[in-house]
Amino acid sequence: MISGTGLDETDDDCETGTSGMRRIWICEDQLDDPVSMIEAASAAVSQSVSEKRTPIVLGGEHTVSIGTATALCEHYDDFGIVTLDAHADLRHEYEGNSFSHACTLRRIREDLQLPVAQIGVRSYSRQEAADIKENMWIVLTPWKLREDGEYDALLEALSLMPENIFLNIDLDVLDPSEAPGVGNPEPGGLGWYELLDVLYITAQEKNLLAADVVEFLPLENDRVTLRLAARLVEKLASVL
Ligand SMILES: [Mn+2]
Repeated sequence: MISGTGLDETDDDCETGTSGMRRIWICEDQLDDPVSMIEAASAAVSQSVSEKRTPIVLGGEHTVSIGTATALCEHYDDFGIVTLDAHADLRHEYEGNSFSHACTLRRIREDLQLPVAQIGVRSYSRQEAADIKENMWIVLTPWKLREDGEYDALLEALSLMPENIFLNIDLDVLDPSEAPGVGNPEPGGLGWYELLDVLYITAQEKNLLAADVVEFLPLENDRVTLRLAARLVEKLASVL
């Protein structure tokens, strides 16, 4: 027997932009000059934090997340990054570029020395897998996340992280059937409700300093990914 309708949350519950408390920075890709892009994003986020705002950054290239992390380092002594991503992004360099999207988490771990929990990873090189095991880095694959139908592994991972968190969402953590408009789609990703579970659990367990949604690269006439990304930003704004 079905009790209740489940219609607990309406579209009106996620209003954004009305409080004046939040500012959304949209960072344009500068693929030919990633360092400038990182600096521009860092300056924008730093100003936003100085104004006591909670920034949400939209990309674009995953590299822009380094800018957000760099800015947060200026303002907070102790924080970590929870990143949702299909890819490990732990390469030292990719196609001759150490600031490629495939190197983002390597830069954040090594250059910024920040603790990281990586959720939804299902694409990684042999070397990346070896590095994860050797360093005992916190990495949850989608199948580990789903273990026993509970979120025990996620809660354990979060318990190992600092109280303050930057939530970094690469849209390719989702299954491509739900979010096809990403730069590097990988099968076997999270569903929308799984992503929301991770988002809400993280927001419940931790203090979110900032968030970003990156690697949005819509296909032609792709209203699906566009709509999903917009909804995701609404959900983020409702918990930040
Ligand atoms: Mn990715």
